[in-house]
Amino acid sequence: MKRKTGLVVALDVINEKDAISISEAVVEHIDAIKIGYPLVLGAGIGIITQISEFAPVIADFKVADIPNTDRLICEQAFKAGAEAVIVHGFTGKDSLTECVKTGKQYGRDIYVVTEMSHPGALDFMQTAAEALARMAVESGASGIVAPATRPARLREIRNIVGDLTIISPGVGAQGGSAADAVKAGADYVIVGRSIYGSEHPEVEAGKIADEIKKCR
Ligand code: NUP
Repeated sequence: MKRKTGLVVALDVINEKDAISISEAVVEHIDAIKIGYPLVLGAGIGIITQISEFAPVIADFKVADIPNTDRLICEQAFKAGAEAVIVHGFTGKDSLTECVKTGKQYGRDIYVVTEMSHPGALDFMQTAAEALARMAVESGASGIVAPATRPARLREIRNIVGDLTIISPGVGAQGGSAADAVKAGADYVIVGRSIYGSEHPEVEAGKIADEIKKCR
């Protein structure tokens, strides 16, 4: 994934038609398209291949299982054409290492979730976030996922991960701002509902891309 705008659209729609028309509309403003369970369960794994025609696909499967199952999941995503897979780190070093190894075999990226962007992340995840970030670095992952909803935490996590890539969700619908996330250290912001739920996704994506540009 090459940074041109610093914007990743989260395509949490549930059918092929919407996924393709929104991808077409926003393509000039984005660097990647993040696809997760809603779309893959709604449209089938082939949607990864189809959407890859527009931009690199990040498969947000939040992989969280034993190493063997993790490897099987990552392989399916990479075989379908995903450029990157998002995985959890809380399952431990062996599971994460297996994901990273699989990523390297395919020449693709693994991003590790640290502290999630929603309020519930404070219940369990926040206390483990620094350790998860350190483990992401040690395991050789390409990057991490950190919250745009908490720029101060994002900055702390940036200090731990050095120059690893940070992709940051929580902008718009969850209350975070793209500018604050970028200033706190995000390389890319991830935006879903504010873009795909808008009457004019291309206008919304363009606005966020401009906001990011002004911070750099
Ligand atoms: O911590 C995270 N928060 C989060 O929102 C990790 C994620 N992967 N996401 C995903 O980012 C979430 O599943 C959704 O696809 C996207 C944010 O969408 P929205 O809140 O902008 O609609």
